[in-house]
Amino acid sequence: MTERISLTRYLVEQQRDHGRIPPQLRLLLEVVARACKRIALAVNKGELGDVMGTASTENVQGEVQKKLDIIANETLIEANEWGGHLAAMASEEMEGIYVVPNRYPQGEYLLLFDPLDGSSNIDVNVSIGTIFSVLKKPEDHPGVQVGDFLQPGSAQVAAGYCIYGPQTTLVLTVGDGVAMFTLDREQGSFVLTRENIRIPEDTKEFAINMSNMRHWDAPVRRYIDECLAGEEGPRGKNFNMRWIASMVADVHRILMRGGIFMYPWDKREPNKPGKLRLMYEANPMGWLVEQAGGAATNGKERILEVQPTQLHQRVSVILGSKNEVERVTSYHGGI
Ligand code: AHM
Ligand code: MG
Repeated sequence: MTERISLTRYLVEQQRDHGRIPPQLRLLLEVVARACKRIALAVNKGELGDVMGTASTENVQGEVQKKLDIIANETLIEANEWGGHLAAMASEEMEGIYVVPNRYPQGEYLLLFDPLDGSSNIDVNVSIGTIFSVLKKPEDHPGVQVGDFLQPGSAQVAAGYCIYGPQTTLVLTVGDGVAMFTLDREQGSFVLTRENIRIPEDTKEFAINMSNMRHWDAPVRRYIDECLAGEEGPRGKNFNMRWIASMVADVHRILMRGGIFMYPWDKREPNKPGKLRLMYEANPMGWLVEQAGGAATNGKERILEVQPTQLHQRVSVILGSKNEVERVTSYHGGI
């Protein structure tokens, strides 16, 4: 029988044998994984628990919150606030930052998350997930403030997501490639199921919400038109399309078999740079994709190099198989 390596053992070995992660970061990742297991349980209950449907509240983006959005947010906060590894947290579901209460010790890390991404899929039993990003708190001042979070994605020290699908799967990077852990429901532990995940450089599969086509900018239109032209077109090959409307599920497919994912700026909201959020959606996903040999840009520059100015900042996202991302980026005149 092949040896089973749990997430706990993987993290201990990353710390002890490879010196890649300090003890506080190891603890943080363990705690995030534990919170994801709890969220998975709530998601799995579905209509059998009081978890479905909308709450009567809106989040900072003016979106109606689903009950599970709130449950997932609270689960992540409660799991993480007392361990002494964090200074503060930020979430898609909270307007300001959540500073660790002073009854608990203050740690040196900052955790950002989208507690339940793909909210429109919650009530229809389609894959959703938790996305997270970890930063180090700047050491030049005591206390913690919003500005401490405004670091580019290249400063992340860990990032990942947990997808609640047919399997519950945690995908993680600490800057040394991408590893995947599948939840063994009988044992209640995440087990290493893939290491050194690589995204093929070429692909014949794209993911974009085609219903927004009339709002797109010329470079995106050109790229998709060329894909749709198939074998007779300039690309000389047929393309397939997938759109799950859960970024976690679309990115997971790309990590498993390649593809390109786009949620570009469009004319519906000309003053917003895109729909997806930079700090807790695009940055962690962008880093995972880069760590797997893919690329992630906003059409002009690497997503990881965008300097954030706001916690809930949005960004145009093009990520996945390297050669395709480079092609779309070049159509935008970027990099
Ligand atoms: P959410 O964080 O409110 O769930 O929104 C983000 C999601 C992404 O997971 C997904 O890629 C996108 O929104 C889908 O948007 P659309 O419904 O416009 O296709
Ligand atoms: Mg989201």
